[in-house]
Amino acid sequence: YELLKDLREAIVNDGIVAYFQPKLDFKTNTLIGFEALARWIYKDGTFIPPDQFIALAESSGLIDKLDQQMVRQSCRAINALKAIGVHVPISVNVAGSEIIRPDYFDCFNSLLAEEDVPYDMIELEITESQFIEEKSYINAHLSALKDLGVGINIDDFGTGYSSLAYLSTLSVSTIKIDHSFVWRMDESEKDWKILKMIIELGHNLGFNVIAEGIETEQQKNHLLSLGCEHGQGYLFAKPMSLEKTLKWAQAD
Ligand code: G
Ligand code: G
Ligand code: NA
Ligand code: MN
Repeated sequence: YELLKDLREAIVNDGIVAYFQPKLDFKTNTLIGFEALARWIYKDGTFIPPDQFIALAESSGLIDKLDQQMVRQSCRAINALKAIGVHVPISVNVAGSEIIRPDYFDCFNSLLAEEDVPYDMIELEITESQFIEEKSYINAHLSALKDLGVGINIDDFGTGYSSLAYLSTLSVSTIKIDHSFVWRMDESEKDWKILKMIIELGHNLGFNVIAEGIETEQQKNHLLSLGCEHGQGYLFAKPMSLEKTLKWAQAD
């Protein structure tokens, strides 16, 4: 209960900060975007990771406010990057429960207008499992956003049970392959084969395919050999504060 009270206060007082992790074309070593990830800076100065408060925010009805703030902070980051000559989109995680709210579209629209950010500079990430749960509603709302040019990423792909064939009926532009495949592919031939199939079919169906959690050169090279050239992970950079992100982008 104490934590919930603190969380509510943090959300109201901008205590939840967006960190940004670069996404790269690691074949050409060029920056292609960032993912925004929420970080709670607790009152004692320590960091609370999202797995310890996102679920609480969802169950207590605070998630929409939190995610709106992530969109707003991401818009500001987009414009700060633009000011130093870096023009790349930022993707924001959204809860499925939020996308299906009737006013989500209008809220999102006015936020982008207020912050003066075009639709094609912001992307949404939604996990595969949430897609499956509320399929038709989520898809209707996402397709309206996609029509405006908002990129839609399906997150943690491969951990749920949706097929790629079924995905092609949904309003998705990018598949993010879950890190568990990347981590296991060097030990498990089965995972290697699944990964190969996801990458090939994903590309054939016209999706952008991004791998998550790349930590080693070997993983990077294996992904390249499978035709996957886009990804993010500690090998390239950890999620960073806006200040660090700007320095990183400038040096890059
Ligand atoms: O950064 P980290 O590993 O701790 O993130 C873990 C997970 O928490 C992410 O994969 C994502 O699904 C979720 N998450 C992180 N930031 C946000 C956010 O701003 N909104 C929502 N809804 N989920 C987030
Ligand atoms: O959206 P998603 O649940 O996939 O969030 C990605 C999470 O994974 C974030 O919490 C982020 O901090 C974390 N992450 C990003 N890159 C790496 C990596 O290379 N290794 C590990 N262990 N975690 C990572
Ligand atoms: Na994500
Ligand atoms: Mn993910």
